[in-house]
Amino acid sequence: MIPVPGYEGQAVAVFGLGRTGITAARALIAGGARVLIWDDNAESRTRAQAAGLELTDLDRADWDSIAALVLSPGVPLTHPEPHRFVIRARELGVSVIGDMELFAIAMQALPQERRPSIIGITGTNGKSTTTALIGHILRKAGRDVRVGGNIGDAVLGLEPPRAQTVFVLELSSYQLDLVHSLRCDVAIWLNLTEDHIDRHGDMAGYKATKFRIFAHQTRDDLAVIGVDDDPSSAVMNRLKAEHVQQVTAISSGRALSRGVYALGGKLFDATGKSCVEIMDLASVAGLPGNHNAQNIAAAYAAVRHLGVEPDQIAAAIQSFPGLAHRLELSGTYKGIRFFNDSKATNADAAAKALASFDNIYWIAGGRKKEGGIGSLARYFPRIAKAYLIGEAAGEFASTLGSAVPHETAGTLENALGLALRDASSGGRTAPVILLSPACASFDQFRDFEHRGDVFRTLVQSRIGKP
Ligand code: UMA
Repeated sequence: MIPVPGYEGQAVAVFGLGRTGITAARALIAGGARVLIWDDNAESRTRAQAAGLELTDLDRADWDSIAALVLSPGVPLTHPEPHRFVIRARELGVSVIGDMELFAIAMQALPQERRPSIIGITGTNGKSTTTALIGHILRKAGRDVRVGGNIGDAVLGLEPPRAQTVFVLELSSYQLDLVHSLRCDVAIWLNLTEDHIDRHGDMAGYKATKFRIFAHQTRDDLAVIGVDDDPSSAVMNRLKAEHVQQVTAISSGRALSRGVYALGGKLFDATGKSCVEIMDLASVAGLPGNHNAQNIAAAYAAVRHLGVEPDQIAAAIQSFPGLAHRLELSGTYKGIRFFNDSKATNADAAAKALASFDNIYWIAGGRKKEGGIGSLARYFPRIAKAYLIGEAAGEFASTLGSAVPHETAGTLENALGLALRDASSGGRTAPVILLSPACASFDQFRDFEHRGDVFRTLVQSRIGKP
């Protein structure tokens, strides 16, 4: 827990009592504030009470005495329309902030020698993997590391820093909307494609919110930017023209005259006088696929700025186990690799997995999402056979038609059995059994994590531990 100073004896409203709100309330109390906590949802309020916190109905509270409103990231700030408490706070000139801002306040209050380094990671895709990978590399390099933010652990629940601690924080656009003074020693912008428009109004609003990650950087700090999409390329040009911080471009798929890039399955560092080959990415089992090459390049650039040596970085990347349910290698058996990509709950996410392999025995289906899997047609030649499960099986079978051999397996267990039978006897090179459902899980499982856990257990019971 990181106590938040600066509000001693003052009233602070904390609205939204999920992971962020409960932790923020505790951190504020630990810093000496008087917190007024509330949530629209009765269940969340009950949970907060059970956690020992006292509720205050913010619809009836005396707002004149409130110093700040701490909002959870999921609460609408501007779109589709501001929450009623945001409107109330603005009318009264009460600042509206998030837990990342409280974290920034707490860090600024520390004596200089105890201030940590902060690595912030944003982007539409790859944030969690890059965040976890950086944490892994720094740990392997013997650094004192804390990993949190959007990846799952609310930042204020992390251990306070010691001397030379590094915080590695995944920053969603929702969280960046609520920061004002956070300064990142390294700010990573991975990519930008259309997402969260309902929350930010349009692409310009989404991009402007993400751009806040670079605020308050100085010439000692580094911005790492993926330049493989046009909006992100424009961001790099803007930062380079402004000359405020150092800038490192990263790419997966194209050589850069200056920057860090992955090309032909290898990682190159062209930030110095000459371009140096750092490592072969083909052997990195925990991070398959081109999209992961971008995450690796970003992580490399970030930890180099903190002084980790290239050979240490390469060794740590090799040993990264990957994130659960995101192209997680669940086992290898007689040359067949099993990947759990249960997090792929839509076609876009499944596309990344299908693009990563050939000779795929694909387990797909569940509760269908808008749009189906028609958009995946370009990857069909990579699929040896598909095994369809759940409610979407019929629709997926019609989309696959005669283009991809398929059968309706119904359950995940059946699908795995059939896929293993075919992959073992198919005579294909380096076959992959891939659960990447392109569907929600709720027809057969509690959530995507449950689905992925079941898959992993089934794989391991058939082949033994990986
Ligand atoms: N609530 C209201 N009124 C509202 C909206 C929400 O009272 O109008 C209440 C809900 O009843 C609930 C609470 O707010 O009790 C939930 O707050 P929240 O949605 O901000 O969720 P937290 O549990 O605090 O989790 C948040 C992040 N969630 C979101 O941004 C939606 C988590 O990211 C993050 O891991 C966590 O803080 C810790 O930092 C999740 C996420 O889905 C993974 N993020 C989005 C994404 O990655 O696409 C941005």
